[in-house]
Amino acid sequence: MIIVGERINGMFKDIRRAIRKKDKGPVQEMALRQLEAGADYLDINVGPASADKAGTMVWLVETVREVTDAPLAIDSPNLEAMRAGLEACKGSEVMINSTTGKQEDLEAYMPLAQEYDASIVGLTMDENGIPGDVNGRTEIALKILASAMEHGIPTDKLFIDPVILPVNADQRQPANVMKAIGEFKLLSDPPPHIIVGLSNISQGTKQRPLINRTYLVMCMAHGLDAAILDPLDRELMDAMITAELLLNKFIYCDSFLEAYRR
Ligand code: THG
Repeated sequence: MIIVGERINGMFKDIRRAIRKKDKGPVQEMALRQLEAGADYLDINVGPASADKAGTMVWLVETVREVTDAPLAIDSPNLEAMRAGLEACKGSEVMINSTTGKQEDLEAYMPLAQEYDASIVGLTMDENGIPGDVNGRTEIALKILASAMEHGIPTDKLFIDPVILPVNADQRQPANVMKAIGEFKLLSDPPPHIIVGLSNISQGTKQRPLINRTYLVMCMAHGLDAAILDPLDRELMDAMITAELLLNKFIYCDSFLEAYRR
């Protein structure tokens, strides 16, 4: 599994406060703790409140890069913030999070991926929103895949995201998303990566960690191979590692959790 650490996001109180005070410590500590816990990428998201999105993005990226050159995922729906974040990342591996399947977004973000040699996440949503059914999501996934190919983005740099909604909003969606993951795997050979923003599933519920880890394992069984999640949740990471074992991704030994972490 490719793990993208979700915690450097202005949606969280500690990071929001650090952004407001331009206090580097909490951001840098959160970067290092997530990497130590097993993150492959660090998601960087200025959050909803910030007025100067591009400036805040650059500050976050530069702050993180003072302590690590780990791959970053620039997470913003704002094109200027995306461009500024990518520019600040120059020299490191980087992921664009994200484009939608909307034609004008594809035409803006795919060339950026090519220009910065970046991986790119494509959300299966467009001007009509997120399709409620499996076929609608798969059609948009195919459009994103075709656009990536046209722009010379190799399949192993493309991450399709079926877009998870909270389970308490529409209870049919978790099963639809899993079926969509299975369909995305059939779109090309080799298939694109498939990623989700896991914590969306439990927003507003009372059993967040339990719902997160149960759903992660179910999605992995359908072919999920990347996730934006909180790597500091130890039970979540244990469930992820155990699912990899049960999917025959590595050989069993009695101390498989420790062995995987090493
Ligand atoms: N797909 C892609 N990128 C994404 C998402 C996605 N990026 C953002 C998001 N979804 C994934 N990251 C988060 C980060 C935090 C939360 C959910 C998803 C979250 N935050 C608490 C809340 O809203 O209750 C914040 C409160 C707190 O604890 O301080 O749940 O789907 N490609």
